[in-house]
Amino acid sequence: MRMRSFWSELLTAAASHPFPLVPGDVVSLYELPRYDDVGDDDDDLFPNVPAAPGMPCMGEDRSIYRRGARRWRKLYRVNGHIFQAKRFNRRAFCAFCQDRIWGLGRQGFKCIQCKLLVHKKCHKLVQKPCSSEHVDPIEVKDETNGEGTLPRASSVRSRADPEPPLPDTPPAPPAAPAVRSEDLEPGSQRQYSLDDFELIRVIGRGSYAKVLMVELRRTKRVYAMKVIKKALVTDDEDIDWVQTEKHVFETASNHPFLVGLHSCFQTPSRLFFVIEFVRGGDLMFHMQRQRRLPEEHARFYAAEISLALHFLHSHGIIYRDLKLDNVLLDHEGHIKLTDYGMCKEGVRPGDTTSTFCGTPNYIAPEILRGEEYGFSVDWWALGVLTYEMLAGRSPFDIAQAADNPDQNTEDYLFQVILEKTIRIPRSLSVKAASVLKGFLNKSAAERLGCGENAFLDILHHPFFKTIDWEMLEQKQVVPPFKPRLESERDLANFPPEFTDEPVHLTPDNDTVIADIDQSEFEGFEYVNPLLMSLEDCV
Ligand code: C58
Repeated sequence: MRMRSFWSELLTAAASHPFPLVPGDVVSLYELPRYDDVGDDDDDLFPNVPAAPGMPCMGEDRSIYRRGARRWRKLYRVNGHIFQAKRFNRRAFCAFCQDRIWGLGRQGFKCIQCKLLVHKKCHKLVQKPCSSEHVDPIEVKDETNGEGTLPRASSVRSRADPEPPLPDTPPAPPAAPAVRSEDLEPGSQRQYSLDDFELIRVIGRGSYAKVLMVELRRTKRVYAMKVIKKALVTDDEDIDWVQTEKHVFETASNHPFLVGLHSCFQTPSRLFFVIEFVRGGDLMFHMQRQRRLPEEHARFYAAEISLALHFLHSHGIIYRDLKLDNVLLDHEGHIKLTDYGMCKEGVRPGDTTSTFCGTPNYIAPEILRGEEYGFSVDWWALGVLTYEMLAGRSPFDIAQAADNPDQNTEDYLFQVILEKTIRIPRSLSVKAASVLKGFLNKSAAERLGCGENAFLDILHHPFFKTIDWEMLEQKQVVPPFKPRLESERDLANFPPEFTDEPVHLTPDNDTVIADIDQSEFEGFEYVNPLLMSLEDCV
């Protein structure tokens, strides 16, 4: 288990920056992983064969395959301060112009070290140097999202002690009702709670969430349940992320290759997404057994994934976290993408964004270069994933570097992604090599799927010549592999990493809950009317 301090690394790096950082300079860096990050290095080439299919190879550490995605954020360095964009929904005053910081969006900047608050528009003008430049930012990073240590700013959020409304502040937008009745069918306006579910076991874990296999007691149906601690998402940026995830779920419920949402509910400490359960495990697990896939199989998965990505893109959503772990197989062997926690929504053709996020091995060069990017990053990730299926290893494999600690870092991996010419195994067909080169073009503009003809170029690529896209979208093409499932609960296809994990959720901690602004989560409850009526049929 590794917990590297990217904060301390950044600060050292920033301090020794060859060019002095000037006001307004942007420094991109990691946000600390919220949960322990698994894995040590990206070496996934094993020279020997396993004792039996499915067994690890000698020296193989399974945990290295599953690395969580992270969100990165921009920091702005001015006069020793390291500012981060924030949204304030409470009284906060600008240390520069003394006016109240108020408005929609991330209108304020807060120094992550000394907690100074300023308007975004004033941050470049701040004369006052940072008062605590040498404080270890890891210490301050995890503090509550209060409005800092300025005398006039209130910093404690408490439900029991609501602040009186300010006379001269613009009215806050009306709070969403706790139950969105427009989302419910008449007669099905029932909310779920934790008591309705039996927690069976832990099946996954990411930087922000834990995923459980659960059973709805009333119907005995099995679901996946994504659990997020509210304390981890009270960061302003992250609130938007929870809403985005829910919207994407609502959109995704209409597509055969995307997991759909059953319901959402909350407790004082946590948010719960109840997701339709996909039983055949993920492509990572499947790949670990197969080593590499025949082209015919890889073609089928890549094609179904392409349709799922295109559907998201046509709804203005960048997926941003395509990887083997997020490609699930259903009982017939069709794919379904899961985890919309990294999605960006509201993107129109030609629009771009710049948040640094994703899983290291799959991050597109344009993100690493700090450029604005669009849907292109998903086609890059599909290139990496297709390469992994066909070659049985990552295109950025740094196996030979495993012993050299300098070449074992994420920075080194990023350098490889940016600079190294990707070698395509000679054993692959000309068409396969061509589709990989197409997706793995380091220039987003020239990448397959990103040109003027966009998706048409993928549909018509020689590698996909044998695919009947319409039949495929209707699930009329028989998958190349059917997961072996003995029973509804068969655990044979599930990754073994989590077997020993206790399924229970730790009891709520009152001091943690006191710091959560529950109003941020109003209206989170949701019941999918379609799934509800299905359930009523049982
Ligand atoms: C699978 N990689 S959302 C386990 N992890 C997850 N499975 C599912 N959804 C999610 N049916 C995850 C993770 C998410 C965010 C944090 C990281 C993990 C899921 C959704 C629907 C099944 C799983 C491997 C796996 C697949 C199937 C069964 C068991 C394990």
